[in-house]
Amino acid sequence: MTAQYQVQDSVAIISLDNPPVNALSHSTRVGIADGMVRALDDAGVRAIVLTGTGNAFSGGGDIPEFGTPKALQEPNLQTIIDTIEASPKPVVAAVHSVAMGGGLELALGCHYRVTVKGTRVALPEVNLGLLPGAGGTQRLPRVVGLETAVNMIVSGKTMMSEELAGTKLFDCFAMDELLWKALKFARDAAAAGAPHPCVRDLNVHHENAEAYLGFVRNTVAASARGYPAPVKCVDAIAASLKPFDQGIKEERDAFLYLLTSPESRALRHAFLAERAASKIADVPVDTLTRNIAKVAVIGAGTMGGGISMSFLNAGIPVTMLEMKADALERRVAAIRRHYENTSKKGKLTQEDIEARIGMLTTTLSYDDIKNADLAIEAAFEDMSVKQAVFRQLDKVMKPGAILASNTSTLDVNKIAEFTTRPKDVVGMHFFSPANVMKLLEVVRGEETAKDVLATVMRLAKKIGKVAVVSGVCDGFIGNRMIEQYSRQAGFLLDEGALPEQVDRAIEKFGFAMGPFRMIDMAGNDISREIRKRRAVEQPAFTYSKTADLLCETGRFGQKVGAGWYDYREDDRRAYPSQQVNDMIIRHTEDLGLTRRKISDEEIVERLVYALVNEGALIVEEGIASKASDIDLVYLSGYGFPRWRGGPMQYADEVGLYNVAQAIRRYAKGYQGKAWQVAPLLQQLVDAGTRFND
Ligand code: 3H9
Repeated sequence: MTAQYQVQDSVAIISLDNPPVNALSHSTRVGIADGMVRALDDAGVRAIVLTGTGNAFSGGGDIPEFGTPKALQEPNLQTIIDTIEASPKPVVAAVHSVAMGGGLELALGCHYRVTVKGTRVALPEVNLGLLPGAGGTQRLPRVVGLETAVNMIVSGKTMMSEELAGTKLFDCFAMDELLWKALKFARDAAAAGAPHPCVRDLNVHHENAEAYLGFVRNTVAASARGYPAPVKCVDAIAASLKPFDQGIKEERDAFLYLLTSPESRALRHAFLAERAASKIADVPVDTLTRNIAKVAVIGAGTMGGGISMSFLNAGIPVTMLEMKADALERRVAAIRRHYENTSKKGKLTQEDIEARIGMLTTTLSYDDIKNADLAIEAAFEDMSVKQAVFRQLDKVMKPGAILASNTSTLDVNKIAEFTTRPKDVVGMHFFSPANVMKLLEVVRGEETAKDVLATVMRLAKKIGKVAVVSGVCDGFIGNRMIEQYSRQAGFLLDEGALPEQVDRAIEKFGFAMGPFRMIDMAGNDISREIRKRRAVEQPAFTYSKTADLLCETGRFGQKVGAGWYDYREDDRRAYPSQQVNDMIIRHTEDLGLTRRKISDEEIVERLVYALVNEGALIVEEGIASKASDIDLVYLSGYGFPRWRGGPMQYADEVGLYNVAQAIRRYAKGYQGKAWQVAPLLQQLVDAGTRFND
């Protein structure tokens, strides 16, 4: 049982005790139910206080348990709340730190709620593809009003307890010792005698509920593409206007429906994948980390600027080093402009801007960065440039400083060899724009020290990044996989598709952007460089030549107004290009092929399964330590739809047998030798298991 029971001066205290956040797992629920029975049976107990040990009242239902039968096993949360509401002895929730999801629902089921300022309050189930399933959609509108409840439940956003101070959610704010105050409150309530108030007995008031909810429903339905939960949340809240028992039944039905939906499975997977990524098998959780108080960034290009801003935004001072003063001046001006634009949108004050810019210094001399705790090289992608930078860093940096490279393509082990301290060298692959993109691939070299890895993972969280560890290989996790995806996209052009069809199909699947629009944004000249290098290193590597033909005509992408699409100066939309489409059709003829009609289903399968298959190789080679890391890379860096959980989770949903069969089928077609079923994928099919088991 993960709840404690004690009696103090005729008040029973039931404390949830399930670290780290007192999630309402089966054993915790049993503990609460057991505590209630003891308290009700004990004639010496006059009142009950419910609270949480450690740093949370409760973070809600136990997310990992949701995929198991235990989630629905009695006593379920609703049963516990029924017992509390029926209790003749007053039950007071002493709510502190975090009261989320089922935790807040539990508090709402108590007769009274005492809290302190600074408590984080939310019904965030929607972020997990769920809705509050233990009365939250029925009770919250009764205490905070319909509109506030809609805002909280549909967005899942967190509010501070003091923001809700004027509502019926909290009966009392403790100024000092919460438990002491709750005990006193409980004794007073017992002295006042039954009946004790239940939120379920209140009514929801709104002047124009029907019209308001109709408007909200339409707005939510229009924006919740791929996500069934937000609309279900609105419907369940609308049911709070009906008699309580009917509303609660409608909520329960919708909750059970969502619990078994693939979207909720995917979103729960994404939540857990994010937490799992920071756990590295051979790096103990208690590894001592290095203190990173000052950062140096080598290179004042777009990437160097974005990386610098990531640290400045988190309050960490940065020194930016370049070879030319005017490059530094330009970058500082660009950073200031960026902050001023953000300020115009009301997201930053002038004071914030000055504080951030004030933490940025620039220099032309390595001598000025020698005391930094971390140096991140963001120089030109060329090994000889890296060599020069790392030799310098090795010479000047203080002992114990971490030396990181932002390389996206080069061998981090080789870079480490340019120094006499390869243990301090690590890859930090930011994605562009680095101050916006969440993903950070942390590249672990053969020699990288464990405490360096642990430090960088902790630091990543501090600057708001989603960090995933990757081993050293060409392209690391993300770009290595995207190459296979882009390759299939190119072959589809040779066979009969056009860029807009490919993009439309994969965007309909849920990707933020199709491959051709994406390449146009990144620059076709950049991918040409990668292909050139590939041609030298792996002459047998095949790809559609259409991309090279495109480059021959100077269509390098959005930056020159022409790529796979045409672009106009006055907007950012991509317009299909007749010239490009003619070129693609001519190329098919040159290949001696007959163009065929390709279904959207084939496009999606070939692109997504190319990711899955390469992902399987990456896990097998140990480049990623778990499949969920790959999902995280794709969710946070490549616009893979979150409600599908990432490529590996999606493959698990489709069934690995089906994925392998499809790859085999496509491998018999045009350029089929580009892929064959990855051994790990086949092993999992044979064993009847899944990537994310
Ligand atoms: C629900 O309640 C359904 C009900 O309506 C109906 C029921 C019938 N379960 O984020 P952190 C773990 S649905 C299990 O790094 P922070 C997390 O995995 C639930 N574990 O810390 C991590 O573990 P580890 C609705 C949970 O301080 C550790 O706690 N509730 C849960 O940045 C620390 O997490 C939510 O959606 C959980 N519910 O933030 C709340 N929550 O150390 C989701 C956390 O092994 N949780 N863990 O890696 C959060 O938003 C944040 O975790 C929280 C703390 C704000 C609580």
